[in-house]
Amino acid sequence: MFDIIPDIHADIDRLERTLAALDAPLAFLGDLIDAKKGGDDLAVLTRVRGLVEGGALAIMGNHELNAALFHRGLRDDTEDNRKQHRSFLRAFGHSTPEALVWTDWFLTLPLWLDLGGLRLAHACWSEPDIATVAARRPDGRLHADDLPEIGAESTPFGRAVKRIVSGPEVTLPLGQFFVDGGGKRRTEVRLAWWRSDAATYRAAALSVPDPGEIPDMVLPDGVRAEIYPADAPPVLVGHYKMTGAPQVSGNAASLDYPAAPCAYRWRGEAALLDAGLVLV
Ligand SMILES: [Mn+2]
Repeated sequence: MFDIIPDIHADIDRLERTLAALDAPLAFLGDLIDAKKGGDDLAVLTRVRGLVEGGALAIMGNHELNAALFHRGLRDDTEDNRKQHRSFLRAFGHSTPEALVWTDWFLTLPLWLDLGGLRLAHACWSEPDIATVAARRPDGRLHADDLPEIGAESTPFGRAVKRIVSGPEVTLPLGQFFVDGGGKRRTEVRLAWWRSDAATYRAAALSVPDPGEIPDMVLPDGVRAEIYPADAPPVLVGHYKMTGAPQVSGNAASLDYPAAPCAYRWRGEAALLDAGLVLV
């Protein structure tokens, strides 16, 4: 029995409303920090850390990982990266002792959790990626000396960590591309890894304005291995900024609905049920 809370992004009001609707034990799916607008990173982190010290569970999101890299000089200090991280920077500054205290705490959060019948990751539960990371870090917790290769994406370990927190992408077959929502040509496409029946690039492609641009070709085995099997235990993620009415039925779903905040009350069921959703 767990109540699962997706991406809070420094929204203390939403966190308090969510907590008021739920019961312990709690588990957070990461992306606690970095509001798009406003935000109170200190209040959210203080509250969640207190809950974790009291027994709540929390995993790491891409925003926590990026913060751990950024404040150690392992992520480019660009305008875009600062913008994504603005509310945290406003609260704690750049590479200050306070920023480093919090990003050290982020490193205590595992990349995945298996609750025995329910699995949690921030963006993707991928058996090959988890196996790669677990070979070095069996409990899914990164060490500070893992960070340089993650920032550089220079090793299979570093790339596996990135896929778990940010989701997999696949390079389209040679010569193929699509035009994204911003009008930019792209040769890499995000993978809807939870579509267990997706056999082709087109069926597995995510965030593509015109799916007809994606080739209807069979996915190679290495990519197919990232697709979540239909008979695997249920898994919940956040991360994907879903739109519309929250829906989870099946065995893999995102709870991240920024415009329709929700949580999930898991009571041991072997398949996710829309009836388990709590709208906040
Ligand atoms: Mn995320």
